[in-house]
Order: sequence, then structure tokens, then C-alpha cells
Amino acid sequence: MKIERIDIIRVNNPFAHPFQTSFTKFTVRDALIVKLYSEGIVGYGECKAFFAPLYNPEDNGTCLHIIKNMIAPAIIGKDIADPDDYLSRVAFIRGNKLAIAAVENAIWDLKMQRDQKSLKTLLGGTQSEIKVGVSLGIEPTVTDLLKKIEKYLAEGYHRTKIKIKPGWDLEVVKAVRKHFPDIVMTIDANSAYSLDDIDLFKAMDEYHLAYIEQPLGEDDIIDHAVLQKAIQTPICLDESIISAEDARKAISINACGIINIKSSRCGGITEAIKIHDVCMANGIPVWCGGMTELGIGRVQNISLASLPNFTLAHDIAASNRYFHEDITIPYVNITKDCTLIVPDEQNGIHYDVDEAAIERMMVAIEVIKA
Ligand code: OSB
Ligand code: MG
Repeated sequence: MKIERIDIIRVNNPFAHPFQTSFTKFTVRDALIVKLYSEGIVGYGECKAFFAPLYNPEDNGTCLHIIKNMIAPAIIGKDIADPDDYLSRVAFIRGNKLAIAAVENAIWDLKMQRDQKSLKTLLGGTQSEIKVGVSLGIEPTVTDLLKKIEKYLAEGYHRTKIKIKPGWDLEVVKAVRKHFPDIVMTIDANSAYSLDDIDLFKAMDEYHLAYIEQPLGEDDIIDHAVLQKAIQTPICLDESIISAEDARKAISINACGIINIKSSRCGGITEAIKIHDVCMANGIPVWCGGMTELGIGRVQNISLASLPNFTLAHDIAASNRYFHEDITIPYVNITKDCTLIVPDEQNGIHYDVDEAAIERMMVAIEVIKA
């Protein structure tokens, strides 16, 4: 697949409702869309970074730099055989996984179109339908949160995840559990705590959460292992796991019982599958995490989540959970059972990219030609 041209398009899409995490309150989804032109086809990838390095060390500014000045020169005008070939050409880049993943995702999209196969088939997916959960931000009041939970339960979401931060944690969990005694409920701290808070997490055991996501340091597994030993509720690692090697190490010291996989965080779908395989071999269930992505990233996540060890509900909500407008036709939509159908050769489900929508959201563009 000869790479003839690369477009990096910066887009801004307002959130339908602000989304507050322990690290920021999002009002606009700032993202990069990568287009690879090759032999009459265009492969799309979405960069999942944010406007600032708040979730991990990258942001859309650093990703733009890495894609334009490091990745593009390594692949422009070159014949890229497949995602592995791409990854070997950019292997000199340390870190910067979100940037590497954005282009890797576009290479998979090219391959899918060239081989005329669904991504599910290329990745070895086995599930035709996947269950989805919802991730709920920090709200002004507990009453507001309870209302939101009610709304998404009515839509059928299979798991309710609540973002927490110091001051919005145990009391909130207690109140939600009281109102909804039986729901599958989880919390996500995005690294907002330390081992000094061990008693808080011990107290969480009483509320039978399905897991506690990334309570401690964004690059830590050691303290997570200490915490996991002290509590019954499984820890689910997110930020800390950026490679299959990280997963192997975390599992070997019992730092977690579950891992959330994001292909963006670990440099692409190729590494995500390796993490999936390490977890499966060790009896660690996984689910597909989200980065409030636009449709291009959201649709690729659906196919990744069709691999066999993706057994827990995913953060792949319908487009309308976050946005009024999206960039695929159709938008990502849930079934009446709150599942997503995985596109494959048999079911004829197919998503197109809405170029006009991208153009409406565009704030800047870089064009790199061979
Ligand atoms: O930690 O899972 C996370 C959103 C932005 C950054 C990090 C995370 C999240 C979410 C929402 O929890 C996931 C989604 O629905 O896309
Ligand atoms: Mg998380």
C-alpha cells in the first residue's frame, strides 16, 4: 500500500453535555483525523488525544508534531505492506502511543478496504454482538447523577460507571447503591488517589462494585498490587497498561483482576490484541475502554471488542451519548437490547465517513504529499 498523501485534520465537536472527570471538564471534543491516501483508497484513523496532556503525557499538539514530523517522513512515498510493517518503520519513536495508534488505525482501515474484509475478520473477532456500558461524569449534585443514571438505565446500558475524585467518592457510591441496589456499577478515578487512601477503597468493598478503575498513579502497578491485596473488589487497570509487557507484569504481581484495553493508549490495534491475548492466557477478562471518541474511532473499537476475551460491557456508547453530530454514516447506534452489532461480511453493516461533517468541524489541516 503505497502512501501517497497524508492529511491531518484537527476537528472540534462540542459535547452535547459537559463531561467532567477527575482531571478536567470537557466541553468540546478536540481531535485529529488522519487520512492516508493509497492507490485510490483512503484509510481513516482518529487520534484519541485531548487538548492537553491530562489523561496521559500526550495531547493533540504533541500528536500533530509526531505524526507530521516523525511518522509521515517514515512512511510517505513508501510501500507499507501491513500494520506490522508500519509499526517496524516507526519503532524508533519512544512513547507517543496515541500518535502512533492514530496512523496504525488508518493502516488497518486501508488494509480492510484493500483486502475487502471486515476489520472483525482481519482481527479474528468471534462475537457478532457486544454489550455496552455507560461512563458518567462528575455531576454538580448527587441528584443530577441519579437522574442521569435513570436515563441511561432506561436506554438499557448494561453497566454504569461513575467517575470519582476526592470529595466525590464514597458518599456518592453509597447514595447510588441505595437507589439502585442491583445494577452493575463501577467507578473510575483516573489516577486521582494514592495509597494514603487505602481505607477509602476498603470501605468501597461494601457496595459490591464490579471493579475499581485506575485508582492510583497513571504509570503505577506496584502500589496497585498493594491496594489489590487489601481489598476484595477487583482493580481494573486503564492508564498503567500501555503494552502487552505491562499487562504481563501487572498480572504477575496481582496488581489487577481486570484490564480495560484502549487501542489508542498502547500504540494501536496490533498491541491491543497482544494485551488481549496475555490477559486471556492468564484468565483476566477485558473490556474495550473509550476516549469519548468520534465515530471513526468508535466504529473501530466495536470490531476490536469482538475478540473472545472482551467479555465485560464496553465504554462504546452510542454516538448520541456524547454528541449531537458525528462523523460516520450512520451514527453508532445501540440495539433495543443495548448492544452493538459488529460489522462483518455476513450482516452487511457498514459505516461510511461523513466528509462534510469533518469539514464542518475542521479547525486546521496539514497536507503532506510524497
Ligand atoms: O478513563 O476511561 C477513561 C473519557 C476520557 C478519558 C478517559 C476515560 C474516559 C471515560 C469515557 O471514562 C469513556 C467513553 O465513554 O468514551
Ligand atoms: Mg478509565
